[in-house]
Amino acid sequence: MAGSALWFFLLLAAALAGRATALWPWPQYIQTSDLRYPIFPHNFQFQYHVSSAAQPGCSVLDEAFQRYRDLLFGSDFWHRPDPAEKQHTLEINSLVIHVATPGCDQLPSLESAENYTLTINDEQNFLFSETVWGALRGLETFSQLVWRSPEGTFFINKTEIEDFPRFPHRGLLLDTSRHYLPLSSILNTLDVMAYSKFNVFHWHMVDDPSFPYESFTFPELTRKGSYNPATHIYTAQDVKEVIEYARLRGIRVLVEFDTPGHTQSWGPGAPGLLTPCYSGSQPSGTFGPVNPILNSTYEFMSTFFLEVSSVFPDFYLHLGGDEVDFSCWKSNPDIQDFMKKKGFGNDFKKLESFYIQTLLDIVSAYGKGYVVWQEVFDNKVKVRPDTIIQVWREEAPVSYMKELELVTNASFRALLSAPWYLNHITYGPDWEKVYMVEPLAFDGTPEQKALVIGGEACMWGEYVDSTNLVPRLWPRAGAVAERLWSSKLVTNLDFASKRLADFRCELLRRGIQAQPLNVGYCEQEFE
Ligand code: CP6
Repeated sequence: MAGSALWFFLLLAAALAGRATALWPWPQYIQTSDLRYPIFPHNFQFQYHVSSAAQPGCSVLDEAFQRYRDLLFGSDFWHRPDPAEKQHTLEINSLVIHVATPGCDQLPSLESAENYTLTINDEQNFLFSETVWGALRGLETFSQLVWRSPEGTFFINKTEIEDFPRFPHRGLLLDTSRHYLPLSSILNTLDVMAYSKFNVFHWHMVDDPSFPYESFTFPELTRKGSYNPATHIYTAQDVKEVIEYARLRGIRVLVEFDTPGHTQSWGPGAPGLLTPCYSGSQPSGTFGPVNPILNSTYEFMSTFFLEVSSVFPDFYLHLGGDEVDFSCWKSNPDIQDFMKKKGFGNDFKKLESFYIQTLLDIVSAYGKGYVVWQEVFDNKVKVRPDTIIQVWREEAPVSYMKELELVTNASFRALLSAPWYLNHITYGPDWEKVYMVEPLAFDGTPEQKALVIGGEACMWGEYVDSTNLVPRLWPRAGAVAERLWSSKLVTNLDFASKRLADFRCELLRRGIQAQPLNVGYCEQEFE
């Protein structure tokens, strides 16, 4: 079988390296040998090839060179090699970077090419890529190939890698509403995302419990809806910083403002926006989802999303649409009248669709694309053909594989999240189940499979804040990262366990408090 042949080759390549090649995620094509070249930090530099489209002054790469130099060699004093050490081997004194197309000042997008080739041999030390984003992926791989002998000398083995992602959308969701996450937690997560080649930060910004986004058109939303408007908010400056920090790592920021459900925190700062719930013939004093029957609701959303569209530069916005609770709508006599007038009968899904459809039209007019949770598709909302549907429900109304089949059969693009809830924890090596998911294991034509553009690991925040975020995310999110980057054939758990444990040790070395996978130790544990 093709699978086992490839597998044999990969193992052989790893075995030949003498020192097992510790790469995460595993590249598409790799050939390594046990021929090793020393690297002497004081005598090593990243260099632009003379005919590269990116040259000094390219912020994305200039800054990446600095980061990777620090990650690789730290800031210790390097012992100068004694002459005997230098004599017989060819030393590596540069990595030459050649980027084919300019784009240092742009933002990564769903369409960005991320492929690269990395060649380390007697003749050249060369990183070639189509784009600066591919160069970033290649630099990360380079940094994972360098190792250190017990004597403290750095080495890299003779290696040839040709690499590209299997899926273009490899996301990680953080929920900053259930618990506020300080800016440092978000930036730190972006660092580790870059280490594992994730490329989309899905920012589930607001939800029922708190509204930390500081809106300049509706400042009352934050003032009345955040946990603490002095400390637990994201200012315009914070948001800018996150977007630029992500850009420099080749990561898109996909922001979600989830409506019409999950909006309790909008209520205090936007009077009249939420539906008043009734108990019998009297308002009960509580509120439900966004009120879909008022013009003022759509005026509010137009203004709000105009702001959001300009603050977040990515082509896509996430508009939510999940888990709308109909009980409050059902209790409200004005809503009942509206349902009658519109001929919706008793079908509240039609009312939900009415809201979402109007919202989608508003956002479309701002020149944005959108991602929505699967309910929007399940409830048969008429959406633009380029809508992306995010599949999150494990079983109901159908299994997630069946849902992928249905979504792609309707010609929509799909994102998979259902098997990748990292906030769920169980005793034992729970990354394995996450790792073994095959996103295209549904019945469908090749055209249907091509519509699955990737997936997202989700870290919902009910039981997660900055105290436990890092160990809960890492290295487990790495399992999703590899599934979305590497070949479909890379599924051997023994091979993955070994590399993921090495990756986790490397994270510790890089100062990330990633949790252990099983019994064992790392050379560098507490830094
Ligand atoms: N919050 C929001 C959540 C969830 C969703 N939306 C959620 C619920 C159950 C599970 C996973 C996630 N906490 N806003 C659904 C997308 Cl199992």
